[in-house]
Amino acid sequence: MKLNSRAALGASALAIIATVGLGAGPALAHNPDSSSMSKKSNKVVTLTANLTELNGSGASGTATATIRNQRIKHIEVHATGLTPDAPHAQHIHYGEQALNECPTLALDTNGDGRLNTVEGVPAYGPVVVSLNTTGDTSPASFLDVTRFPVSQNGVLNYSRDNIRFTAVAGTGYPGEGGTGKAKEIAEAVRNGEGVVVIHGIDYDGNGTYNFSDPEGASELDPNLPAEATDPAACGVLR
Ligand SMILES: [Cu+2]
Repeated sequence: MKLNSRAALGASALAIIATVGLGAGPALAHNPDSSSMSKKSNKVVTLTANLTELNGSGASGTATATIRNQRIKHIEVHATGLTPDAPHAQHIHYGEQALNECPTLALDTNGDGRLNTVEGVPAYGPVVVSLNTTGDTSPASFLDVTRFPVSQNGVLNYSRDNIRFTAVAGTGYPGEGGTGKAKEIAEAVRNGEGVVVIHGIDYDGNGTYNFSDPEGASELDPNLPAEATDPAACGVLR
């Protein structure tokens, strides 16, 4: 008898759980809005940037990116008119507080007639992705010039697959160090706020980036000439 009543209690408890479960089941199944929304955010977005010259470089080109969620499935950058046979650092820039556009000489705050990389930040924001050829693609690699593409005769053809967005400090979000989450940054770039910038401009055309030219050292790294880091072309991924 005791065993039987325990069994009966167990069965009714299971029945209650089953009822609750069934109640929740149809509610989820009948929520087509949430399922179609998640499909929408999963779709692949294709963006294109028309790259135009900065600092009178004469460079131009295009960048195209296909992005799904927090992953760049594929990105290509094609440009001509760059400093020949020299490495060109290139990035996706984005800042929550930035204008999300390419800078003009109006941002030449020190009035030296060149727009250096830092002066352009109010327009394009900090680096969020390093468009390099191998290895880490986070902002940590933003000036590892040995891993960026070299223009052949001034022509740069670059492509890479499967780049993941990462959390980036200093992107202007409220919270610790202005850190943007990978998801927030990816969403902003998918929404047309990412800016592709190609760096490297041999102002005097002497064939190398060097310190002895009037521009001197980079504001970003005293071990690099400014010619290696000044922006040469820019375009918004829309
Ligand atoms: Cu950059």
